[in-house]
Amino acid sequence: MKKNITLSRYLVEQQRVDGLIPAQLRLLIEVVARACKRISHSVNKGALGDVLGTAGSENVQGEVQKKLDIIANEVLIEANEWGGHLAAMASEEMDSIYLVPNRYPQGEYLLMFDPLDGSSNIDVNVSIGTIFSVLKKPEGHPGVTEDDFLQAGAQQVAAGYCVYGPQTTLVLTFGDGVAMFTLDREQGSFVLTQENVRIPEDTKEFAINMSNMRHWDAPVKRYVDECLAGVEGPRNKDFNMRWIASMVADVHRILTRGGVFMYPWDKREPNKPGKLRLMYEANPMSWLVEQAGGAATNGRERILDIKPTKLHERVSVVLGSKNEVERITRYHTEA
Ligand code: P6P
Repeated sequence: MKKNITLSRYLVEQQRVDGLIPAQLRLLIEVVARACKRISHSVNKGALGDVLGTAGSENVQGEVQKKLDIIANEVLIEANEWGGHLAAMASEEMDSIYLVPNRYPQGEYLLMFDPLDGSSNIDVNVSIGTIFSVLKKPEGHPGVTEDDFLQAGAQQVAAGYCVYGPQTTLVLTFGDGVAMFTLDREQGSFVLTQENVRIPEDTKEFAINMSNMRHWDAPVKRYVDECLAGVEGPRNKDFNMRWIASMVADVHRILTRGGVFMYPWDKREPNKPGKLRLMYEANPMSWLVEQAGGAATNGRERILDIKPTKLHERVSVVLGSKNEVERITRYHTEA
């Protein structure tokens, strides 16, 4: 790894090389990265900063909002609204889209984010993160509506997350592989620490919330039972299990050492296709995983091919090591 390539230098050099990062998109990512630094600073304060606990309100999902959920959302809105690179934003924490105020120039990009994913872990000092996805605003009409956001994940022009854990690490893709940047707090910059991230095609590690086992559909139960049967079972190998309950942390582990992550449909709320949100959780994470040589489906079809119908729609997620995702998907299509 070349020494001390900061995020800014990486983006400038990538912009020169393959034109994947036009100037406005480079500015967008730099602004989002600066916002993530500010969020990391608040998260790291914990009890010292009066940022823990609930905010006494609910979000569009009907979930209790934590103080840090709202702080993170406000940081991302304030950081991005004036730069002239965005037309509008959408967030897990806001019912409808947020149009860039008329007092600022309008840009050509749409930014969606889960400002602080894994909120149930905030108060117990377990890794959480920010997930973001960037689309281009469709041309041919003035203004922006929610419909402009309803593009399949394959249309993303940039995606990433920032995990606030023992390190604060920003992970990005523009469609030409995955790069990781670790926050150097002494110089205050994200520094390139890994390029061309690759997920091993096979794994011995699965991630799912086992407490939901009795509610799973048969293909998921079949797959997990085979993992639990270990070396004596049909897989002829023992498996390990992880579940951090922060998608960002589970996906970061998978990008770093492989594995498969599942949040499938289950019988608890049969009308919901899954718990996770398509536009600002599943789509950015699926693109990152695919760009690292992994796969991501909803159990039956490629997540990035799903045409959204609602901004906050949910989806069943199976992502990670390619051969495991293909096996789980095959179990669904065979069922
Ligand atoms: P459960 C966090 O709330 C989240 O949206 C994901 O980050 C995480 O993978 C999942 O929900 C955890 O859900 O039902 O295990 O608490």
